[in-house]
Amino acid sequence: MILADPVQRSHEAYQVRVEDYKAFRRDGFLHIKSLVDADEVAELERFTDDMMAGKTSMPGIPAPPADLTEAERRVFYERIHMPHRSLELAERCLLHPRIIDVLEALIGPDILALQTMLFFKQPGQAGQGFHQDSYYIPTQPDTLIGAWLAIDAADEDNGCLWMTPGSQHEPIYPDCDGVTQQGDTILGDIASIKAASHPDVEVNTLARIALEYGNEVKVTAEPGDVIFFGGHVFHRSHQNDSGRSRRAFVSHYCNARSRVPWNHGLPYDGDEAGGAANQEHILARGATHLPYAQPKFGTLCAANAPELYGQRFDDHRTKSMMGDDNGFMVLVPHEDVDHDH
Ligand SMILES: O=C(O)CCC(=O)C(=O)O
Repeated sequence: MILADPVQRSHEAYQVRVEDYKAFRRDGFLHIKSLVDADEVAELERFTDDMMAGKTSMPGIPAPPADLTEAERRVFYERIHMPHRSLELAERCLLHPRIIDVLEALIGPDILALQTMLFFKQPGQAGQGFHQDSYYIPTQPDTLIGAWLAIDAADEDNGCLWMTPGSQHEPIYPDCDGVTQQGDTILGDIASIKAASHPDVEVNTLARIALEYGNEVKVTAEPGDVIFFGGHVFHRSHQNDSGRSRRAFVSHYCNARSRVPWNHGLPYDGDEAGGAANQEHILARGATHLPYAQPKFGTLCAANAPELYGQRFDDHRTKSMMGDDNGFMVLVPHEDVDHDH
C-alpha cells in the first residue's frame, strides 16, 4: 500500500488507532487523553481566571461589575458562545492541529470549524440535561461532531459529561415547543420531544428515550483530554456540586462537504432564502467545493495555509482515511485502494 506523502507541519501529528475509530463508531464518542499540551491548557486556565477576576475581557462580553464580591465574580460567567470570533486564543483552540488530526480520521478528510463555547462551570453552576447537538446545529448531510477539551479535571462531583453509548444511531428528535426547526421529521412516526437540555428528567422528554438505554456512563477527564462525540449521541452533564471549578472549551465541526444552514442564530447572506452559511465557517483541514471563511486571527489551517493543511496541489486524487497494517488511520489515495473489495 502506498501512502500519501507526509506534509511538513510544525506540530506532532496525532494518529488515531483503528481501535479508537471503531470505539467512536460503536459508542458514539471517543475519549483521547492528553491530546492538548499542558502549557496550552494553562493559557485557557489563566485567561478564564483573569476574566473572572475582571482583569481581562473579551470584545462584546461585559466584565463583572466592580462592586461584586470575589465569590460573586466567580459565578458571573457561565458559558460564552463563539469566543473564536473575538479571541485569538479561542481561534487557536478551535483550529488546534492535534484536535483536527483526530477529526480528520473520524469524519474527514475535509473539516469545517463551526462553533466554540467556553464553559466556566464554577461551584454551584448548572449542568445541561439530555440533548443531541445536531438538534441545535444542523449540517446536511449530518456530519456534526463536538470536541470537548477539559481545562480542569472533570469528575462526577464537579459535573463531568455523561454519555449514552450506542445512542448515536438515534434520529434527531424534533421538538414540539418550537425551540429549533431541526429534527428528522422525514421519518413518518418520529415522536416530538420538549425541553431538550433541561436538567429535570421529568420536564425534558428526550430523557425518557435516553434513559431506556440504561447504560449511561460518566466520562471523567484530566486537563488536556479531549472527548469527541457525534451530533446524535444522547449526553448530559450535572450541576457542579463540588467546591472546584470545571471549565471546558467545546468546539463543533462537520465535514466541509456538508451544507450548514446555521450561523449561531446570526444573520448571514442567503439566510432568508433558506441558504447555507458555510461562508461563515472556517476550513480547518482538506478542501471543499463549498464556500468557507478565513480565520480572523490568522491561525494556520487549510483556509490560509493549503500547502500545509489542505489537499496537496500536485495530487488531485481523492483520498480517504483508512486503517493501515500497523493499526493507524492514514490518508490513502483512492487509486491505491483495492477496488475489488
Ligand atoms: O460541558 C458541559 O457541561 C455540557 C457540554 C455539552 O453537553 C455540549 O457541549 O454539548
